Amino acid sequence: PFLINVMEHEKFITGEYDTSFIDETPELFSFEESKDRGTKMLSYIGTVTVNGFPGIETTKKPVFPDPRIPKIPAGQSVPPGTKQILEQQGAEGLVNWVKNQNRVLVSDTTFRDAHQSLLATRVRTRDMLQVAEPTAQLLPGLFSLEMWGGATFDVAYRFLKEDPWERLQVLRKKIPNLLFQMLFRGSNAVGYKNYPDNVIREFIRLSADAGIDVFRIFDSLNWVKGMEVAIDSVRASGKIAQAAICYTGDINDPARSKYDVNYYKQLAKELEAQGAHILAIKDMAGLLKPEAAYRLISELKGIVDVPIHLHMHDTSGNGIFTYTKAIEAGVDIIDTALGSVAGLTSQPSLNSLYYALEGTDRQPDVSIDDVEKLSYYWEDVRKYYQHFESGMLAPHSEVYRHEMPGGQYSNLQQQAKAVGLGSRWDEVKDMYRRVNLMFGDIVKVTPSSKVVGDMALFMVQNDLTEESVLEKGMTIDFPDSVIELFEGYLGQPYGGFPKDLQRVILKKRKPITVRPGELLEDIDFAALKAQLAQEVGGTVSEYDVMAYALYPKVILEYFQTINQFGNISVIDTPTFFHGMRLGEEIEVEIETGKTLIVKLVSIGQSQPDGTRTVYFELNGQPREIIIKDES
Ligand code: 3PY
Ligand code: ZN
Repeated sequence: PFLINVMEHEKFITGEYDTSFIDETPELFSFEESKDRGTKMLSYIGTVTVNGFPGIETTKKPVFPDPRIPKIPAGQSVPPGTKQILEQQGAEGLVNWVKNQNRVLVSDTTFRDAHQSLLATRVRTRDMLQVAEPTAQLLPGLFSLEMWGGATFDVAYRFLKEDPWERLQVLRKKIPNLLFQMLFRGSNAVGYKNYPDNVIREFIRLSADAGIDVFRIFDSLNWVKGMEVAIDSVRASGKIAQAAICYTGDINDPARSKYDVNYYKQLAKELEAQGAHILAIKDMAGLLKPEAAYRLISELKGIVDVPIHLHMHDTSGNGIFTYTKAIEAGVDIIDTALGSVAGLTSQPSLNSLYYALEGTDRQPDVSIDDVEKLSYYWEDVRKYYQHFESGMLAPHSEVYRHEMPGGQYSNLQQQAKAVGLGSRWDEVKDMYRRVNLMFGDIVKVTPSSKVVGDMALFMVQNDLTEESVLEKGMTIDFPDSVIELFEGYLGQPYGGFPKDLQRVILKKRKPITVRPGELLEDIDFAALKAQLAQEVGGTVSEYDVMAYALYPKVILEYFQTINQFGNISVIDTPTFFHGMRLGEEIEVEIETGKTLIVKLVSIGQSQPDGTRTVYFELNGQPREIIIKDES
């Protein structure tokens, strides 16, 4: 943040500086720096107050009560948990410990999939951090906390303008007792396309070092070849490789025989042979019906030796029923969210499951009173993010028809609105179902689900049908993501691509059938680091470089925002999204023990040059900030 001040200093500009520069000009690095930080923060608050936050209509800032943070007695030590078992006994030891548990183990998804699925992934680090210590204290019996990966990685940079690596590191400090789990998209890492093998390896090395313990690895077409590099790298890092099978179709429906129980059994054997410590069944849409769950888990238990972890979404409303049957069949671990952020497109509720299992010997080992306390906190915090809710109010059994992943529902809905199809959302959902069949009935999960979504929007927008796509295909410019899928750049679908459709989509291009990573050249991280450092005009970390390798444009925009506004992750969430009310006073802790008091005094008239002056008090001193009025 202080780069600009420093860079404007005469000595810096003329290049006459060495390490004594810092000693001789301490004011640039302390006083000026915090003054500069103050100005940048006021610029941000002024901008959001005048212009609103992207994606949120400029409305008056709502009044929120303080969230109910569970109180923990001062000085109480953190109870040991699964993290200590991994540290003391290693990956194999942890797996044996899991096998020896009789109660069902639970992973809590509140910090990742729950808000990815309910609130378009928008929950900020600050709101997790406030409840991090209570979570460690009150839920020590969890198997893991899923708190990273999936869409949270790019959304943090793209929309929240915060650094996901920092999220991982600060939470790690506050939660020393629980395994941290992430969702990793195999050769797509935390992105939407295939990356070179050394990006996959390096990402896993860095995130294992920074605090991830359990990597749930999947391939968006269930193509085991696409998961090999990631599984090997996780094993090499000493962490837990949890290989996932994505569940689609219905094993008990003879009309969906492409994905029958033998398909899943075969995959399970392959993943176990590939080195999975734990097998995950990833039901990303919530299609696994209760009887099917009983059958699938029973049959898998009969053929694999590794523990089984079941993930699902509660879109249909049948989640607890499915989990109960899976638990009866002997599933080892299940994913739930805290009650106030559970249900619908999120995971089933831990609170409800606890009661559903009363009287059985597999009831999870949690204190329900403590679970409720944590749930109150999220009930309050969820309100900050009301603008990102999907509007789904009741269970949607139609998920069994469209098969859309829980994490995609609210995002695709936003995308549909953005291209003017908000009022045709029902058509988009049905087209999503039809596109899946057109594509040969594929596994739909990021990024393959995004391709199906892109194609559905494209077809509704252009009034296309299955027939007209084939008829006019040679003259249609298909979305890039659709071309890439059919070229084989997301891997190979089970049963292959429908040939007629592939021909019109690819036209003269030739599809590949090898692993895309075999064709992609390794990234030269040293060169990339130099390039990024030059772009942003300062030093950059290994983490920044990794993020830049994944999404160059997003990262440059992120740095631009940080240069302009400083570290805005420290601002409270209502102010971050809505700015301030006239006369309001807030506190912002810009670093531990350093708090700024900000008061919004008044907002000037719009000037002929399109600006407004916003009048603040910063720690009691008047400050004026000129804002470009874009409202
Ligand atoms: C993701 O990849 O982000 C998912 O949540 C897939 O279910
Ligand atoms: Zn999920």
